[in-house]
Amino acid sequence: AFVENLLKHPTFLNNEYHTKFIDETPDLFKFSKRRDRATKILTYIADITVNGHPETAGRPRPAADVKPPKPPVKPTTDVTPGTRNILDDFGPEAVADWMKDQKQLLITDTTMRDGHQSLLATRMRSIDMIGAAPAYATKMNGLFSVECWGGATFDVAYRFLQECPWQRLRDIRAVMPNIMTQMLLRASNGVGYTNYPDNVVQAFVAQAAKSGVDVFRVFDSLNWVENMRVAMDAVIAANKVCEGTICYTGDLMDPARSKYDLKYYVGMAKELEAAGAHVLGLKDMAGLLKPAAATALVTALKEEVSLPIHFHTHDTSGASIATILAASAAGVDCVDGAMDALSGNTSQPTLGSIVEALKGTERDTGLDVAAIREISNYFEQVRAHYAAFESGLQAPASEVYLHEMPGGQFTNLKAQARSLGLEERWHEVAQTYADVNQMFGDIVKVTPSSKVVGDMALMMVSQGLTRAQVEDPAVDVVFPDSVVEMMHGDLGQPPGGWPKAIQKKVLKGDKPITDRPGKHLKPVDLEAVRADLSSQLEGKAVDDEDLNGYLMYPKVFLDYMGRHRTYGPVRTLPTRTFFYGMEPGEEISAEIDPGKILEIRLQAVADMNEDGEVKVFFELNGQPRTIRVLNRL
Ligand code: BTN
Ligand code: 3PY
Ligand code: ZN
Repeated sequence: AFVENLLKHPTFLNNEYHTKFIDETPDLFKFSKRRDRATKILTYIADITVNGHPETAGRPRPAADVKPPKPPVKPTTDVTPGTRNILDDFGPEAVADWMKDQKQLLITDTTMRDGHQSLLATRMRSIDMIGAAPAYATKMNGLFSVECWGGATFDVAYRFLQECPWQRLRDIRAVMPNIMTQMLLRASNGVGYTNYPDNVVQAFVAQAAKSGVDVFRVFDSLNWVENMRVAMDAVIAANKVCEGTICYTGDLMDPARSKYDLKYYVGMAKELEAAGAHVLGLKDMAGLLKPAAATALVTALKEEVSLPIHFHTHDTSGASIATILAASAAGVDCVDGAMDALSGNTSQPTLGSIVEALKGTERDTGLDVAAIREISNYFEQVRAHYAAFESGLQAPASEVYLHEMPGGQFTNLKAQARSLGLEERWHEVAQTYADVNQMFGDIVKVTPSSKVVGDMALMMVSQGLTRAQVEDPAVDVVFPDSVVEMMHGDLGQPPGGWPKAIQKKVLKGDKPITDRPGKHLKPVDLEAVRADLSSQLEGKAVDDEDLNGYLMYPKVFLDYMGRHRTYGPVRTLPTRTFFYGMEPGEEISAEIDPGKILEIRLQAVADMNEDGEVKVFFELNGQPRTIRVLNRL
């Protein structure tokens, strides 16, 4: 941006500059301050048209004739009350009581969070979600909730999609005021990969509640309730629904794997109930809960705790619908599904098929299958734009019971393996992942602990190390940082603690902690951080959303802000334009403020000049505009 400003400055262009010109011309550093948002957006389109988007380079392209998705329903405020109204009028305990009073199986739709996180590398853009939200509000008000926030979506929004996750939440909320929104919160790990100071977690939860989250599914990556309390208390203090969550792992029906037995899960459920959870979450992130185990587990939990139970699973094995039906028959209160077009495989079970399967039974969901088809058809059109992020996974597989990888990690780890040249050895990676799990004492594997197991497995396969060699005190091993930190206790404690021998080898004499990691972290001076951030942003006022974004991901947030200054509100562009730019003769529109619409037509792209610059000719609301961009290819 600096060079761009310099090249355009009249003094520079007139050859009048001297050695002090740069020092004496602060305007050069006011990157694109004077450019309006329309110019910024045109600059982005021109850049992508000429240079392509780094994220889609070399990946499969959407079909040439793919049309922009057509939102099924226009936004309206005239909607029938739903669960959100119960929460707002009567509070979270009333929501829990209401759940228990329902005969029908309640459903959470995960399309806008876990669905695309698990199938499309979390890349769905806000505009495509906001397009569906009014149809949910008018036709799906019988849903328990719409999961549309948290997990990996927060970081990916800033990092790869050049959009503000908070704005996404507010925008969905605005056109879907009657159904509860839901987020996935990694307890003290927030929406990140490490333990944050307590007051950062508290501030984040308070802000999420304020910006529009109604249901918080709170889990810990080692199932350590002690490390969930800060987040749970913050949700309860915000008067939102606290879904204290058990992560399911292993195999309940396998007597050889007794670490995670019925007693273990019931014990944890009671701890969560005592910690103040309104709802008990049962999170089967890898899709390992088999039908018979679901019957046993849900029956036991229903007997032993009085909370409504909300079950989440993935269809990686292809068997999840059977598990859902078993859980339903055992009296589970609510389950997660994804709209058909974004369901199956590593995603959630197929929402429309759950509804159909229960039709005419005691647990008939009452949801409208025609509405589901309509919304699913919309998401089918949306998905067609994200061909670059498809994993290529061909079929469900029972191998998931071997490796136990979470649905959200599976395709990611596969991509990582590919980038290390290990794609042909994927099944070895899967086996090694299972070996690492055993070596670490058979732990819950979910973000961030799953990432640590994945890091270790990739390292072992790429270096040709076996579990026996890693465990052998005589073999020197350099462990990934994430492994060292986890063994140090920085993510907390697994049931029974870490296996002593491997912990000793990893820590090389360093002493581990066994209490809460948050106890070792000083509270952050929020106002000092705000002031510092403001000065890093040249005095720009920093609101609470930006502050919380920065606290979670300092560098990712600053990079996002830097690009925002150059490219403006690119979230308003259609997805095809965002990833591929425009073709000569193509016209699009972008609503940069309510009612303020840019009509953009790309006229032509000139040949590159000697300086490597390309002129891109647009019509903006009928007026000609020329943008020059550097060809960086
Ligand atoms: C990224 O930075 O990798 C993701 C966001 C895209 C930012 C835009 S794309 C056009 C321009 N060229 C880049 O390499 N980054 C920006
Ligand atoms: C996440 O933490 O993002 C998950 O989806 C865990 O299952
Ligand atoms: Zn999940």
